[in-house]
Order: sequence, then structure tokens, then C-alpha cells
Amino acid sequence: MFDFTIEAEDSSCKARAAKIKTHSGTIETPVFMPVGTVGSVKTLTPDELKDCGAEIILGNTYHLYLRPGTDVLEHFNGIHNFISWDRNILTDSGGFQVFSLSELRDISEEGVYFKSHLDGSKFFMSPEKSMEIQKSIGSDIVMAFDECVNNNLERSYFEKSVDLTTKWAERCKNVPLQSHQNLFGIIQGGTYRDLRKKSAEDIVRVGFKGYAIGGLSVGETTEKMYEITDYTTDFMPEKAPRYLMGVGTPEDILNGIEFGIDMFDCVMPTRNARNGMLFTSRGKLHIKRAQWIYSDEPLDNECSCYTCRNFSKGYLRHLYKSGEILALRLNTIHNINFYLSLVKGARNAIKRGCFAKFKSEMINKMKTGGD
Ligand code: PRF
Ligand code: ZN
Repeated sequence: MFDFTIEAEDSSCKARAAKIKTHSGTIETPVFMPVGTVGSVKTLTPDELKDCGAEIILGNTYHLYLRPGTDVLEHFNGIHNFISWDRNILTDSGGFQVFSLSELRDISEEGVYFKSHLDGSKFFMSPEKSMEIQKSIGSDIVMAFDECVNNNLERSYFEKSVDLTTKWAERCKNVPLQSHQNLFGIIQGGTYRDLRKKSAEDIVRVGFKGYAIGGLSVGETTEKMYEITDYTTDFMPEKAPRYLMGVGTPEDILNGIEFGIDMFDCVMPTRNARNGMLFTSRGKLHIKRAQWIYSDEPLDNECSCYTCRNFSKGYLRHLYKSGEILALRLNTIHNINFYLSLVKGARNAIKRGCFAKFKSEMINKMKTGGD
């Protein structure tokens, strides 16, 4: 089961509010997907994630394959049951992690040999292998296996890579998945408009339930990332979800929404929370700073999360400086809440027909200074 229904479209830009329905429930878009690489959004329980309003989380094929492995996931009847999360799960294919995390990549048209980042042991990943692993995982949305190229490499590399990603996408589509699973294709092409157009047309021709833009936020400037995203969505079907992979800051997400993107994921809210960097409506805030020692104010006056309802910046600073695990948990709850509230605010603004105003007000406010 898969249904994508557009509820409202902005008249002055490409932003839209929609609903994605799958076997595991409804996702209201624009949506942000917290990253749960190995089957947990670091430090949070599923109940805490639900309290933050999360409707879908992301897992990684590469990590779950290396540990716990498909035998364990199959034994537990799939990831939903294993991690006790009954809402939607999207799995990335490994097409990014193999290139960014593993050592010794030996890549051919057949697939990629790589060494595990855990113990150096050798593995093989291919379109077929990625599909079989994601079938064992049982995620609701399955990503095609693609090649993600660093944008500092030369054009000739991208020309070959775009065709390889299309051939791999065709092979992914030929592998049967579980009946509840839905396959998304990934568009590559670096920062080259003609290659992006070609990749989008080729991937759309293969045909998927949804389409992602990969290969951005990997070495290019923010301006280029915006330009290519805006350009590429024009070649993506109106009537299917559009997903911008691994992006980004709150400002990146608001711009992505303006360019017609429906889905986002990024480690930034969770990873930065654990490093003491909080996102607020007035901008970034570093909780370890001495300026917060005596602050009895919440992190963000406009936030209604558990952390902001109950704790002062002074206490959060103390927890962080003391190395308390609770600091990481409370920071993560706040940052995830901030990201999910941001996309929810954008969604409401699109439905009310005032997204442009919402976006500029949010961006201006975030420049007034968190600390
Ligand atoms: N491909 C895949 N996953 C990804 C990316 C990609 O290009 C990116 C790039 N920002 C993040 N995650 N499969
Ligand atoms: Zn908060």
C-alpha cells in the first residue's frame, strides 16, 4: 500500500503539503526523518520520539547488515518488531555509507567490495544485495542502491557515475520486495545541470514510488546545493514524494521546501545535541558556555518540548559540563522537537497560503542570536 496525496500547493513557489500513506501509517509532509542508523535514534526511546511528533525514522542498510546482520533481523521478524517502532521506517541503501565510511572500495558495474568500518572484514554490496538486505529489514520505504560521488571530483567521473546509478536502479527494481515495501529511486549528477536532468529523466523512466536527490551536501557550496535542488525538482514528477538526502540546517530545509522537496533527513539535530549545540528559534546555542551558568530561562521560549517545559539553561549546562547522560537525552529531545516543529510550521503555513512569510520570518529570527 502506498498513497501520495497533495493537500495544498503554494502559489508563489514549489512548496506543497501532502500525505504519504503506507502500511505503517500516515506521514504528513514536509517531513523530517530523525536518523536512527543502527535501529535507535541515539539516546531516545520510541515513546520519546513519538512525543516529539516523529512519524518516520531512517535506518541504514550498511550498518544493519554489518550488525546485527540479516539473520538476527529475520529472526525478529523485521526491524519494526526488533526495535519496537510501529510507525514508518525508511532505509538508506548503503550507496552513501559504502563510499563515505568503509575502507578499500573496489567498485565495478557488478557492485562494490568494501572493508567494514567495524573490524576491517571484507564485504560485497550490489543493487541485488542491498535489496535483499532491505527486504530482510522490512522497512516501509526502501532506497535504490546508488553511487554517491564527492562534488570535488572532475566531470568525467560524474558522466560515468550517472549511467551506473541508472543501471543499478533498474536492477534494484527487478528484485521483489515484501508486499508492504515501497522502492524510491535516487537521482545523481553532481553539480552539473545537464547530468542532473539526464539522471532525473532516466530514473523517472525506470519508475519508482518516490524520488530522491542524492549527491548533494557532499563538498559543493550551499549556493550550488540550492541551485541544483531547485533545478532538479522541475524534472521530478509532481505526484510522487521528493526526498533531499542528508540535508541539512534549518535554513537548508526551509529552502528545500520552497524548491518542492517533501522529505528530509540529517544527523545534525541528533549529533549536534550530543556535542552541546542546540537549535533554537533565535539561532544556534552552545550550552557549555559560561554565559548560561545562572540562566533560569529555557533553551527556547517558543519551544514546548519536554526539555524546555521543565529545565533551565543553567541546569542543562551543569548536566553537560558534568558529563551526565541526561544532558545528551534532554538536548536530543529539544533538537528533534525543534526540527519537527519547523517542518510542521512550514506545513501549516503552506496550507494557509503564507509559506513565503513563514520562511523569511523564521530565517530572520534565527539570525537574531541564540548565544
Ligand atoms: N545517496 C544515498 N544516501 C545518501 C546520499 C546519497 O547521495 C546523501 C548525499 N547527501 C546522503 N545520504 N544513498
Ligand atoms: Zn525545547
